[in-house]
Amino acid sequence: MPQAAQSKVPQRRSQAQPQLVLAALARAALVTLLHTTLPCLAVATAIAADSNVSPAPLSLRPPEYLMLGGTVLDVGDYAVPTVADWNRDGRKDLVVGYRPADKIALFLNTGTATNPQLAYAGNLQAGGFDIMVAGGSGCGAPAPWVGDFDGDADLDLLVGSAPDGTVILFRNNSTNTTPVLANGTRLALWNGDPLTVGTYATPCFSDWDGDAIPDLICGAGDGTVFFFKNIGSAKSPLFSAGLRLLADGKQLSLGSRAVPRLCDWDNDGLIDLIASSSTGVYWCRNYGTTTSPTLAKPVPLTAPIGSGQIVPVNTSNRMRMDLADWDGDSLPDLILGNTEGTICWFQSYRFAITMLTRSADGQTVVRWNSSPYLFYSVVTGPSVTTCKDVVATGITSGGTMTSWTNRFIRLQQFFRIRTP
Ligand SMILES: [Ca+2]
Ligand SMILES: [Ca+2]
Ligand SMILES: [Ca+2]
Ligand SMILES: [Ca+2]
Repeated sequence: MPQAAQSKVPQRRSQAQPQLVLAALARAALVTLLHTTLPCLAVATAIAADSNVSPAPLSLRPPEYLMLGGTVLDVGDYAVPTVADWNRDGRKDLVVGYRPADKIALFLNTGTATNPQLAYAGNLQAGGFDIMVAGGSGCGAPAPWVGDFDGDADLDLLVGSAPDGTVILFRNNSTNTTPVLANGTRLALWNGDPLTVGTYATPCFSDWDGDAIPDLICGAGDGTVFFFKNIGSAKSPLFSAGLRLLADGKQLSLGSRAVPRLCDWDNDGLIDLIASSSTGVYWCRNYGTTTSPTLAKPVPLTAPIGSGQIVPVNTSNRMRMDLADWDGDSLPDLILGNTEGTICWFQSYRFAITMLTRSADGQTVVRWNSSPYLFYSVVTGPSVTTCKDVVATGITSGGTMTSWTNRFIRLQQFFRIRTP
């Protein structure tokens, strides 16, 4: 049963690269932002066009705990969360595997699509009883994934098992808005052999190789990530033998307890891998093609802390992640279950100049997407390459958007926003 928890402050480590945004003063109000890849350098050119459309990795704002009523939501131990609209009412709900009960709790969203409020709705059941997937010793809570597994447009449940690394399918054959799950069956390979990743299976079902047929992507206890290609169909999945994903030309290993999700994190049209492990949360950029993904080496996701630094995400030593647009702004947010049973969410945003104008009386207004805790500097110059004059520092951001206004000076043709 969920219980109220003491408020605990997530712990994080080390420092990350500062981020930069360059912008040229536009004759028109709109700017185009042209982003490069890490270290998060972004350049804006002074042409009238749609703003902020180019590839750029998402940034994260500081974490907040998911709440249950007025207290921090706490399912027990080793929370493994996933987000889905379980009762099909247009509002995302929360599904969480937890220990020591080895069950899966459901929290329905009684708020709105943009401001979720959670209410405990019991444990998920199959065949009339609470689903229980024994975790053995340690931190192996059931690892749920919710989605349409058999192409009949309703929601099924996959659960990763810790002791044997298998994946259990609970099929939903109900036509009601709320799923009614049949008893579980373990997934197998095409030839009937057992499907397993060894230990600590964390499944998701998503198309990896661009053939529009969802595949099984599954994290493993040894920190690797398996790809089981679906050689059947969307309605009748059939899995080939598992292959461990590569990154930077070698087997991807994130340390231990990998949890993978697929998402185009930098908006370049190619699905990337985002995965948590017991050491952090990582982005492996796909620099291959849609049908032949090639992953770059893992880059830690970062978020600001109260001191104004940007540090790698690390909320506990048994982190298990999901990606979901928790606040309804169309950008995927990071949902992170913790050792002690709590769950944090990190709101994502694109660090970018969103407005650049010059008024008739010579006032320049620069506005950018920002994050709490961070301090910003404004740098100007007559060209992109000579944009080096620091004209303002220590600009605080209490929220999600920050503006700087100053009298226009002739040589201030280009603007750059950076942290610090
Ligand atoms: Ca719902
Ligand atoms: Ca596929
Ligand atoms: Ca991408
Ligand atoms: Ca969002």
